[in-house]
Amino acid sequence: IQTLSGPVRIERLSDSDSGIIELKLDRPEAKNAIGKEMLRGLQNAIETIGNDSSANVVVVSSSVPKVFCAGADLKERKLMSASEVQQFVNSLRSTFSSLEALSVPTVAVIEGAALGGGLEMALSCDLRVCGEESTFSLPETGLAIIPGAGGTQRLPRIVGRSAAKELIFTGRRISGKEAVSMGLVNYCVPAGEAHHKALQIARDINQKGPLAIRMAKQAINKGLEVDMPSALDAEEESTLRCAAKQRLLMIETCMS
Ligand code: CO8
Repeated sequence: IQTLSGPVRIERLSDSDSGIIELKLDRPEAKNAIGKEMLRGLQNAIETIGNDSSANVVVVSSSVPKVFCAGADLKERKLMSASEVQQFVNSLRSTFSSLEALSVPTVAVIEGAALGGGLEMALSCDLRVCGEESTFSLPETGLAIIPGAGGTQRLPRIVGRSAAKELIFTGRRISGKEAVSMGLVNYCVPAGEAHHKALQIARDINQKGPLAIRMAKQAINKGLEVDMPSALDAEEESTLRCAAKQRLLMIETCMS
């Protein structure tokens, strides 16, 4: 796998963990704030992972201590015209949609602040693990805008509409413990242990049938967007693809 450098890096683990890809945010001087360069890095990394058929699971984390991501780069924002800001937010939205659409599971590791666009990135992952000292907020309404990179849609789908509305209307910062209690994160572990926990989950997923994991993700995601009969059709389609693979494996075993 190509290892990208700059504010976004991707690395493949070795040996029995070789199906695990790490996507790391690394822009310490701005607390991983997403400016144009960071956005390009994210797009390249997601595209590279999407083209890597041997990737089974992705761990999205920060190399910068005590922060996951401080959201959009507010200093760059000051230099942008209104239409450039709109364009930037649109690109951010489609980048997070590409992250969500990866065929393999993604696990976000949050140690510290996940704010605005940073939280929206974590919401685009399938699972979230945080350290106890983490803080989460969508402060956009305080900037007279809305969480426009998927936040108004993904947060209510994850925590329910009432909790999401309160967090979005007020921009209140919540702790890791509150985040786990409302289902925003899957696990809240002692500070500094979130990456270790996420790797345990990634290893567990990496041991499973790769096609089955992909098909399970596809069935869940497709099914949640449509009515129940169509959702069950989506499940059938994914089941059939797994069964076809099983048959192929059995034929190969018999012939060898
Ligand atoms: N953008 C640019 N620079 C930032 C950002 C940011 N979002 N966050 C922090 N930085 C910079 C600081 O300015 C500072 O730079 P310098 O050293 O040059 O003064 C450096 O990072 C370190 O910051 P702090 O000293 O504040 O570090 P702390 O560890 O004390 O605090 C926090 C870290 C908690 C992350 C704090 O910096 C913070 O609260 N940052 C602001 C978070 C925020 O409000 N983000 C915006 C969310 S809204 C959003 O993401 C959607 C906006 C969409 C429109 C934008 C289109 C471009």
